[in-house]
Amino acid sequence: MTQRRFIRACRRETVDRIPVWLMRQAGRYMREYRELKERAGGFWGLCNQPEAVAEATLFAQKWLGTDAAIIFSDITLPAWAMGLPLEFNPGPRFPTPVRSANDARALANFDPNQKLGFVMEGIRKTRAGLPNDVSLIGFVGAPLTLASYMIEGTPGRTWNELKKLAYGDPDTLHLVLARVAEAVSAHAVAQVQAGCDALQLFDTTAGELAAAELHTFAFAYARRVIEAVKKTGVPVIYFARNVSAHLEAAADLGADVLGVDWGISMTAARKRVGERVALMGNLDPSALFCSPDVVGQRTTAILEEMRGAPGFVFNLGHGILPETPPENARHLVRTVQAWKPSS
Ligand code: 1CP
Repeated sequence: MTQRRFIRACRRETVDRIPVWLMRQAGRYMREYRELKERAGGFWGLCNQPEAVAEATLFAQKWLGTDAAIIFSDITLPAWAMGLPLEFNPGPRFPTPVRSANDARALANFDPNQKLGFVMEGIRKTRAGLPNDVSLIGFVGAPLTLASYMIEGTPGRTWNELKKLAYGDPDTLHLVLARVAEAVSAHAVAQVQAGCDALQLFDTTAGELAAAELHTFAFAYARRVIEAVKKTGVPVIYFARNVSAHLEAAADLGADVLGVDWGISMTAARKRVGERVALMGNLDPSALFCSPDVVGQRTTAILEEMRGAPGFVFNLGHGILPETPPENARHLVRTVQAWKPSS
């Protein structure tokens, strides 16, 4: 298993070529995904039917030809498993958001193998259908990011409810985050036990907080989950948005791989964090709306920046956007795979 190119890169071992996958690679930009969702009876049906989970995951990996697949699911499912009603329209909505200490205490403990057993079954089916040299990535939302959705109810542009707690009622936010950290740690470990080869934490909203609170509420709780998953032995990827001012601290959370957005160049990121972690990134997903030539040029520029450096995984700097032309995504993957360093 450790011979897989993607896993080797995560561990900063030498590779025959740079591995590539795309965040949100199975999603709305693909006609086949939209048809599958329709057949499954909507997004929930797609998430909770293991056959459909495997089909969505495997189709995207095979069509793109990536070195890794990411299991089809959503970061919000553990909140539902904690007893918080959840709807998708098309993004996640919590009609009864978590706003008080009592709301936090009402969040139930759960056994991921029972309550989210369909995810684990989906992982087993997917792993069985993947070629041996392709890795399967499991994922969770980092505690701050999942809590942001649970607190806001509807994903906000300003995250006012989250920030009211972070700055005005930190004890309540700590209570929520402690519960969520426990839940996502258990969910992450269960995914590894079901067959995932690596585990990614998505900390999409981390960069929304002011500097001090970023450390207290985002990084400190992400670290708890990373430590729990590290015990399983698989590589852990930490991806946060808009945290390039704090990259050194993000690299010190214990993850094997740090995901980097396009707010910083890969060269600058490598200089800042040194050799302590592998890096993953960082093409702006909007670049995929340009011509194939531009996609190829921008992809190659990143590859040239990282040439010869061990511990690099090519990815976008955030998830692929719903209107992306699928052919451009595939062109990106092929460009990475065909690339040879120019002398
Ligand atoms: O291939 C894959 O990556 C698909 C699996 C996947 C992942 C990794 C999905 C399916 N969601 C996620 C992670 C996720 N979900 C994140 C973290 C990554 C990121 O920032 O991109 C977040 C914040 C969510 C929450 C979420 N779920 C959103 C964003 C809401 C917002 O605007 O803030 C949305 C739209 C969803 C629903 C969802 N999840 C996944 C898909 C394909 C969709 C679209 C639903 C549809 O088909 O209508």
